Amino acid sequence: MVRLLVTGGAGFIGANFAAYVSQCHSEVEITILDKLTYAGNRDNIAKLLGSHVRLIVGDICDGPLVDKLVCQTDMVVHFAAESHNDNSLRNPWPFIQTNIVGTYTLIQAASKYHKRFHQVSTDEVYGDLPIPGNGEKFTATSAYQPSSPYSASKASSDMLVRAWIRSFGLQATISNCSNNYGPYQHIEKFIPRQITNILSGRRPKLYGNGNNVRDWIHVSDHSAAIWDILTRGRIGETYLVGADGEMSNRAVLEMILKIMGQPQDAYDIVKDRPGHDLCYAIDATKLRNELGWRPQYTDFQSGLQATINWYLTHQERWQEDKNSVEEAYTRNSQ
Ligand code: NAD
Ligand code: TDX
Repeated sequence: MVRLLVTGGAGFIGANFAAYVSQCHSEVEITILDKLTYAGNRDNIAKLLGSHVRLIVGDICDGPLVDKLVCQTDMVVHFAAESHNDNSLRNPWPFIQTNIVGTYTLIQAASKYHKRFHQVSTDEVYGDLPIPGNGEKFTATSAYQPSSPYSASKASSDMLVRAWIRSFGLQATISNCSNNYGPYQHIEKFIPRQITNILSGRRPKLYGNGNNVRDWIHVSDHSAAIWDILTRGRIGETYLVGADGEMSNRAVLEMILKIMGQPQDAYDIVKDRPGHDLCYAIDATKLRNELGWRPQYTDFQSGLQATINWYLTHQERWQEDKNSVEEAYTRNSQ
């Protein structure tokens, strides 16, 4: 058996990754370390828990706990983070604590016990591209230019991993992925927010002029990429993960409205996010050429349809939180 420690495994991508690994790699024993913040949900992993998957509720900043769990594992995949840009603009402190101090705590232990470590990061560390649609994309050599407290905290944690690789021989890789969509995503995020607004009789909310571009990838394709990098990636390397899914927020919202049988103009324009990144686009050539990774979800519209169906058939997962999430946005006029 291979022992795998997955931090943040009760969140959106971590839970999808744990499901992917337990389905495709029965030789892997998974320990999920998750604090179960507002973004973590035990229900996301309930079906997985058993002889091959266990959940430890705890904080990645808890040094003794992290030391013990890292000592007992073979590999660490690190998802745990505060992950929402809008929250980081209202209160940056938890982002500094979890994303920077938490990553430091993990890599100290991984270095001490010589354990394989994979850092799950984001394309947002590169800031934004100035002109949507002109073919320019981020690569592993693009400069780090984060715009928000969230992306600055992720950039900081990547820098720590890079330094630990060089100074302490940490056996690590880093991946920087574009925007994920799919089941289990928290309803504060763009796509689930709009779907659940429509399902709960509210109007979708578009920030600013809606021309900001995000590069969408299905969460299952991200999971497969992480597994490929963890098992076959070169130590010390950074791999960018993306599926050439660039679309403006307005175009994504219009697709949601169409699939859900709503008029194309049935949404509100609301106050823009301060410092709102204009455009992200990923060049995943290195991942494709070196590791042979290919996205399976190449039809965004059918992936989106399946995601809408998931929120429709799992209303118990989000209904309780919906009012408070929307009240927080309303306080900020978003
Ligand atoms: P999420 O917010 O849905 O989940 C984060 C998980 O981490 C939750 O289960 C939460 O309980 C847990 N957590 C938070 N603080 C913790 C702490 N101190 N100790 C232990 N657990 C803690 O986030 P997500 O969207 O699944 O993102 C996962 C990772 O992927 C993050 O590192 C994020 O930066 C990165 N990423 C996300 C995207 C995206 O589109 N969502 C894209 C690229 C990279
Ligand atoms: O109601 C909304 N209306 C709207 O127009 C919300 C919540 C967002 N937006 C816009 C802002 C962004 O341009 O939609 C886009 C996507 O917003 P988010 O879902 O908040 O994602 P983003 O800020 O792009 O960051 C996401 O991708 C990179 C994840 O939340 C990060 O964790 C990941 O690193």
